Amino acid sequence: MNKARYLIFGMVLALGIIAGCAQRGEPPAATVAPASATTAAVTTPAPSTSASDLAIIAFNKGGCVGCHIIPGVANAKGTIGPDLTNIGQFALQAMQSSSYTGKATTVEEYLKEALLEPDAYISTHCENGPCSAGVMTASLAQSFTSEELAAVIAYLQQPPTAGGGMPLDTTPLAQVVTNLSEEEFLWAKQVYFERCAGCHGTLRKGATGPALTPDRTTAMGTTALSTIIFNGTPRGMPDWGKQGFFTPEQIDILARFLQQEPPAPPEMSLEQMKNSWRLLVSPAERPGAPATKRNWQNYFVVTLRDAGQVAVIDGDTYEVVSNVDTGYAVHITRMSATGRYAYVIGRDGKLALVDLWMETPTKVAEVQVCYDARSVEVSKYEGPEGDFTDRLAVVGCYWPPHFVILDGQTLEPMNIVSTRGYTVDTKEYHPEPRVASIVASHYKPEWIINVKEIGQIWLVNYVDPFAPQIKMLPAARYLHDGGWDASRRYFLVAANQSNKVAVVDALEGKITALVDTPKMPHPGRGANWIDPEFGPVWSSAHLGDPAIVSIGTDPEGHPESAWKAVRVTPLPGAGSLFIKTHPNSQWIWVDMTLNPDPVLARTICVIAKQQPTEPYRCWEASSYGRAVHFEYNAAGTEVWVSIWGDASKPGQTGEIVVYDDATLTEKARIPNLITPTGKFNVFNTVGDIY
Ligand code: DHE
Repeated sequence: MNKARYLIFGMVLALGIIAGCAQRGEPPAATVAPASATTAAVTTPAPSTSASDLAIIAFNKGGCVGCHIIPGVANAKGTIGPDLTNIGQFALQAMQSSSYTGKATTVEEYLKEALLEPDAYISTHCENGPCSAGVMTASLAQSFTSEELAAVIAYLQQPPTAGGGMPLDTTPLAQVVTNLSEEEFLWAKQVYFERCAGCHGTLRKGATGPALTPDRTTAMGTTALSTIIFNGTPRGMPDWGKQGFFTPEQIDILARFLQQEPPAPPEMSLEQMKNSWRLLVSPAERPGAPATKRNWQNYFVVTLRDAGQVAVIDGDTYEVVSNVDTGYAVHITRMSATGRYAYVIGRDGKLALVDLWMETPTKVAEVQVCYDARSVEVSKYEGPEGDFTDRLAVVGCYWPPHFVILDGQTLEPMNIVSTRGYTVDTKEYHPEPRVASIVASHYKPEWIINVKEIGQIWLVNYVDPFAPQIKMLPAARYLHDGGWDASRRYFLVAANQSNKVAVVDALEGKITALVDTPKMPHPGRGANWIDPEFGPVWSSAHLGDPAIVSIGTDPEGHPESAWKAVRVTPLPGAGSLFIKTHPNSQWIWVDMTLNPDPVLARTICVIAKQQPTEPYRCWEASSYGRAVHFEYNAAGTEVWVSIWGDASKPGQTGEIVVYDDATLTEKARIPNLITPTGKFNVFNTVGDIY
């Protein structure tokens, strides 16, 4: 299994993205000025520049300000790498430590080594403990002149103190060069929308990733921004440059684009939505009973992200029954209450309705209800207030910030509700509160709709979809994903940048608790199981912390544990996206998909429910790509794991690995799928079994 490796300087700033990678957004053909041309002013200091000024110029030029706090450098506020205030002391400690593998014997030599060979020794002093290997740029040797290198080393050995030392810098030296040709601007705008807006917001006000408004980005400057975009961050931002998605020239365009005011994106009316609506097979033309002999309730609808498709795979035979064209960079699927229909949402706001009763599952309707979306849910209630099974659907949009209620049988858009409003804590107007997860209550004709940026959880009664009643519960900012507890009464949702999980009592219609968790909880829908010490718990993975955390969910039987983070189970690395279990299983499965170490990114772990203090076993699920997301078959005897490959590499585009849950042995591989990510078993999705 993999080793924890640690890095000393991480010269990239915490943008903290999770966005995956899509294939659209061709680069502009025009020749583009390389990064050095746009930063000429900071790379050629005047001859009279003092040694400390030269060091400050070099810190900006090298992008160091993006990742580190550096005393005396006003814009060096990064927290990805260690704070360099006491770097001399750390250097001494490091050289004395038995784990030191570098060659330096003095602080000066150590600093030089750390700058020129960043992975020679990996520091344990990053914000959350050990740093990650491979994050700090190794190109400083080429970027710095020998004078700059000497100035930086001298500066770090003797940083300014409050009472004296070198003069404090008050003027950020990062240069603002934001001129872009029209072609560059249009390209950057499209690329930002497709790859960055998901985490940073269309208006760049920040959410899962930090804000990228010009007040912040111009202080960082083109070089620091470019470095981050190239290298990624340990908090989940992809290394777009290293992965080869963007050339340095394209990254330079993006870095300059980010220093401009964000362009205002368009709104969308109900009429526009209706114009996009296509009823391909009317309800009357569809089968009245399952037309397939297959066990359709054990179908898995699998996202083929970069193909803009879902594959419907027979969970009994592992055959791909159908590939259905859906929206762009398709995100998730939810089933209707009977399981007959699959609702598939693309990032472009296109919703596809797939009839699983047809002999070959087929798209029977489609509509576009926004330009950017992540969530979809259905009406599940059947009771005294009516039978809403298979009647309504709701799409949660990122842009425009609204949700849309649709006819569940035809996808005809019925109503739009804006989510713009005031933040839960500071009560400031937010122009872009995006809709994150949505779940359907089993107790009431209600959806629980999580409004990310304002931190409110809306209970939306859909009995009258044209005049829905909405109760707005205050929770915490940046609500993201979540799931039910085992009783389906309590819904637990991650407020990821607040490091909290909010608990909603769907029966009483109130917030039960806001539970503190480690950095950036990311549960998917979470995992429900019985802890031997604390009773029923719901567990979440974490993007920013190498651990899963379990929260007590049984206020009646285990009141002392209820709504507290009662157990932390360490993992070999951070960057987890998903966790899963099944009531019949003895295991909890967890991935580390966004870990910067490629080996950890394809490693999965199981934790034994009876011995949950540490993982029972971890192993590499493939020799390439990233392992992501788990789903059980209907019987709860198999676990399916996606290998998220590269659509442009034949043989490594991706596959699904099927494990026997009892023995943890591999049963099968479903090969040659294009970037499979989420998988949704019909039976388990209908029943919210996880
Ligand atoms: Fe997701 C769930 C948002 C990136 C795969 N993702 C969710 C949900 C939200 C969300 C709000 C909850 C939906 C619900 O339950 O109603 N996801 C976002 C983003 O904003 C983000 C961070 C960045 C982006 O630009 O989209 C993002 N998501 C990703 C990915 O990169 C993943 C790994 C692959 C992909 O689709 O590109 C990915 N997200 C998933 C999956 C789920 C999900 C598989 C559903 C998990 C489940 O078991 O229910």
